[in-house]
Amino acid sequence: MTNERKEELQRQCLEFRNELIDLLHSIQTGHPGGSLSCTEILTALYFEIMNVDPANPCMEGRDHLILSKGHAAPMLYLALAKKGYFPEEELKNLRQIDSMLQGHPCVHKTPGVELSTGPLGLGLSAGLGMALADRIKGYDAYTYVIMGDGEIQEGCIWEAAMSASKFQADHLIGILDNNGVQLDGTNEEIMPMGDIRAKWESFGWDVITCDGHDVEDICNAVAEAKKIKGKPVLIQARTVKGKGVSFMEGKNTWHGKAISDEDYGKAKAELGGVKE
Ligand SMILES: Cc1ncc(C[n+]2csc(CCOP(=O)(O)OP(=O)(O)O)c2C)c(N)n1
Ligand SMILES: [Mg+2]
Repeated sequence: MTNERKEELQRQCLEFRNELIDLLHSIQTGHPGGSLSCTEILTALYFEIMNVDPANPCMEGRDHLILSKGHAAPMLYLALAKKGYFPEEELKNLRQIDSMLQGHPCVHKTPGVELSTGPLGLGLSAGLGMALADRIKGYDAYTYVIMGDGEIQEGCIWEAAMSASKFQADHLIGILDNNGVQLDGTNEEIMPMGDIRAKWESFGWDVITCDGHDVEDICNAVAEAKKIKGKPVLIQARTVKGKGVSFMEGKNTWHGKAISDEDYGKAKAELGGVKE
């Protein structure tokens, strides 16, 4: 990736963060922490990696992205709108009744959403199904499943992990948004995850670690993952919950909290959007 392209994508991430804070402040609800955590992951996938066509969201042979940690929907919607799946003016209807943009992703309402998510733990099984279906159809398509690190405490994640390994699903790439924090506290406090790499490896996966806030590092990790044959791959992306807004960083209290006018001013000043 050229330095110029990297700068362009990182600038885009800053713009997404600004827009996210505007949106969530205006509707006084939503999930800032987990959305800010996966900004670069979504940006790298939609704007550099995936083979998709916003004009034809159901294009045969496309890559699939499942946001299994569905509460980060606002950042997904910002990326989808920017990519051209629907008009950016729709964003103001986020979380409104009957809106195209529900609080959690809905496959029936939003172009570009591949799976309805929100109940944690389901995305990896569905993603495995998509990856296997593409293989049967003879497509060289990849399925990416973005999971939270609290989410992977769900038992069904590990059933899917076992199956993916049995079926040698090498076109299934899990991306773990590894921010160390969940809803009520840190992973360590709620349910210690131990050695995440060792766990996934013991389930037959390859594991690649990257900086989840560096678009180039994420792209390199995906390129590396695509070289691995006969096994699914987990990209363990090191992230910070609430990344980019200092008082939200690493704080479970910002998992799903309305942004006050005062905090809005502070956040925008930090992000370079408007002054306090
Ligand atoms: C099955 C299920 N249990 C509980 C919840 C409530 N919930 C929503 S987000 C969340 C925490 C998720 O933490 P993590 O996966 O680490 O996400 P991130 O830190 O990236 O926001 C919980 C418990 C849910 N959505 N689904
Ligand atoms: Mg987390």
